[in-house]
Amino acid sequence: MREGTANLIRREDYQAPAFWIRTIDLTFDLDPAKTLVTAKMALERNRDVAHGPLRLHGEALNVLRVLIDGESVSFRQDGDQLVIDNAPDADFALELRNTCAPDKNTTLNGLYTSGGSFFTQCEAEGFRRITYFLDRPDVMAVYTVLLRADKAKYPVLLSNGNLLESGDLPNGRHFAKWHDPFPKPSYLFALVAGDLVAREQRVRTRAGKDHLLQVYVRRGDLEKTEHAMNSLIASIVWDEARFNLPLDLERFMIVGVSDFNMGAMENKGLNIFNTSALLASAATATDADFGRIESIVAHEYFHNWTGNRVTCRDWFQLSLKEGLTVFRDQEFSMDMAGSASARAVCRIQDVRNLRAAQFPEDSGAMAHAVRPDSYVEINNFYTTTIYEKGSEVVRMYQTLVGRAGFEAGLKLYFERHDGQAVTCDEFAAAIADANPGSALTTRLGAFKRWYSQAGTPHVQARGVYDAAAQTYTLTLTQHSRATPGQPEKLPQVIPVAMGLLSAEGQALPLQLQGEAAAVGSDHVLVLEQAEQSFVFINVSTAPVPSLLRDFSAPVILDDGLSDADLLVLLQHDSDAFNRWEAGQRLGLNRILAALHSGTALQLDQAYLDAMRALLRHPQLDAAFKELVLTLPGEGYIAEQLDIVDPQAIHAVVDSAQMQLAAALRDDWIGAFEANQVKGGYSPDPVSSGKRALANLALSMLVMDAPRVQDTVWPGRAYQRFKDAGNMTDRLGALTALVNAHAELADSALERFHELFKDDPLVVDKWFALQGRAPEQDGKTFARVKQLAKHADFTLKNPNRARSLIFSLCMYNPAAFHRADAAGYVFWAEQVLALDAINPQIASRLARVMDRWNSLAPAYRSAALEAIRRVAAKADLSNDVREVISRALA
Ligand code: 0A1
Ligand code: ZN
Repeated sequence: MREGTANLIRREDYQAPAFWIRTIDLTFDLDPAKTLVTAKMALERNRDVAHGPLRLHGEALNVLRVLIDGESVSFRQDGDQLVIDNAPDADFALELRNTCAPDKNTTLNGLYTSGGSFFTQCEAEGFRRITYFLDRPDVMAVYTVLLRADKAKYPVLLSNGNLLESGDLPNGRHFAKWHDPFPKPSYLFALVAGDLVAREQRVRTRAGKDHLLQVYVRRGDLEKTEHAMNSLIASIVWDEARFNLPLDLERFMIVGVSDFNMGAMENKGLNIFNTSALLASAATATDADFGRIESIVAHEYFHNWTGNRVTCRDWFQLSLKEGLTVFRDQEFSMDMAGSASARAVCRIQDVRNLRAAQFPEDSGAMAHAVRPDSYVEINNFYTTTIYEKGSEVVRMYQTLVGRAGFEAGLKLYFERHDGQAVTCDEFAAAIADANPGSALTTRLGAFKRWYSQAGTPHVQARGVYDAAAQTYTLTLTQHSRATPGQPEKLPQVIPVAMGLLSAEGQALPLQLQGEAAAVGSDHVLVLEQAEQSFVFINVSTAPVPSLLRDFSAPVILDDGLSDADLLVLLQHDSDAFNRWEAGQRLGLNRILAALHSGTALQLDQAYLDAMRALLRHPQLDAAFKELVLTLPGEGYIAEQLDIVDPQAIHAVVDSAQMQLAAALRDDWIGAFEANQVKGGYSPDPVSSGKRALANLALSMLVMDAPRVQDTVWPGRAYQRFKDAGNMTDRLGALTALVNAHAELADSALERFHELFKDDPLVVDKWFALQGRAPEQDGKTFARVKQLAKHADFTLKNPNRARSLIFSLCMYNPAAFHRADAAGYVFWAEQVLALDAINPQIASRLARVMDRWNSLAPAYRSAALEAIRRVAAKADLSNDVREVISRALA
């Protein structure tokens, strides 16, 4: 679909389909150049909809024949639709035959080849690139799939459901026939054919049923699948224990593929994974990779209920399955982490990601609601708002009705809607109906503004203590800024979890005016008006408020706390999230003050002492220390400013880091030594926390080395890089050298490439590290341009494109936003080059310019010029066109 056919699709225009497709029998004669697809379907008119033609979606297909009840029928093409004007009123059989060209399909949507095997990707609208169909999620059919292919080249033939039969055919070909008993929307269809091997495991669930679990990968990758298999088993156990949701399939398969647009896909019984979200070994994957794999395996598995058993009526409801499933995978990761402190670390990481990615989205050109009102290209709406903000919305349901109430609500949701395609309203109603009289149910209408209003609410909190009356009055106000298409906003329902501390850090009992007794020291206030005051009584001393504990709502909080207050929270808050937050705020305040005044940053003794005390703290976990001692990211800092100068931000953060490195030098040495992990590799929270802190310490020490003319620590980093027993330590040491521009960095980089040149996922790390290296005199940028010509580089593989190009443009603001605009010129070239190959990936890269409007004037006009250059291309994809038009709107 190219310009001219670009249509705005509106939520309010939803209409039920004119026909239902109840069953589909598909036959594939697989051939990379030309695959023949035969589809036999049972259709039924939807009697609730006015009489009309049958319109089937199809893209990049070559139609050979169309039969109705065995008779050839006339049809016409209308854009990307095949139209049959005189379809029968009675139920009928439709038979279609078409071809497609998997080898030429570089979009990675529909049927394509990767590394000599066949794969499919059908969400959101890829099935229409396989055959003509009512390719929309509310049309659910039972699939039977016959695959035929060359046996030597494609010994493994997989599709959804259960294997009915398989066997040999003439001419060295073979077949396999699969049947999925669950009716499903076309976006959950999948097939895989190739030379793959599987790790297998049989499990018996609590319900006493036996299941076969399989993880398929290319030969040679099998030993890297153990972690994924363990994660799958843990996910199955967890979903049964926490939500009573069992595995409903005899066979559950996961397949890895190197060319994939996203992380993974929840096709019924046949999940397809980007190898980056699947393969791990101590030698090749970092602790972060292990964690990401665990959460993505869980995410896709959890979709089997939240997404597959109950699916979305239309794509505007995407967050119905994605927000809920992210919430479930976040809860799972927290439960897996175990200790309260490890749980808090998970929560902090999730919030950090939300702030780094979703908050900017919510204040930029592509800001949209969790349930958007319109789109041009649905692929542009697989966003952090739909996923991560959607998950925060689900979390607020849980906060308002409690854990047990939420579980009851989910139970009711499945009782009501199993096997259906529904909307976010049905979800909201189920949670509310299961919790009559709850804080959610009594204000459900207002709560649902979280689905319709884009933008991050700003909450201001101010407290007044009356010593004579022993009262503390907390006044909360909320305000949301205008976002594109939404000039006015109404107040939202914001759960504010909170506590009060004495100046000595003691938790104070909370008793709201009008209440008979104290409610403990932890309470959830519900802010629902533009301004509300809450009066606490019997408050014996001037309190320090700890607000928005555990980040109880996705808002921007201004609590007006002084340094002294923040220090109390950093040292004593019982809520680990707010402890971390206080540390971040102390750093952020100093960085912002320097940026606002335009003066050099000078970190004061009070701040440095607080950070030192934290680093030395005998009880706190290493993982938590690492999070507190890592300064806020440059993107998050930019979010706090009306006019963004990426170079200025980088300079201040760099200086803050140097000062932290210098002032705490001895403590960094201590932290490095104290956090060495002995024994074999395990990615558990304690060991990975220690490695994270040791790596941060090493980075600080290498960074600080030139100041004291030290050659020992760069030498130790190099040694560690060479001898490391796992990728976390090896990459940590390499990163320390590269980020400090140490002399040994280049030889380490060369050595790293030599060691891992045959492992694509590690080569991606090698590119990414260089793309993200802090800028110094334009060297990083020059290197990226050079690396774009490297023999190992290609835009065709999304992981590789992301590793180099996205690393620079998205994650390295100071290298990207250059005074000479060369970064923007490079960006425009790459967007255009990618768009010709894979519009979905191109449009992700295009989004780098979402926030061009808040750049300082020197960058702003150059950025605009580059955006206009992209816009001027006549045959842009709908994907990129939509993003660019919104940026220019
Ligand atoms: N539903 C998947 C994400 C996904 C979406 C689109 C894709 O291709 C266009 C692939 C995967 C998930 O949430 O994991
Ligand atoms: Zn998902």
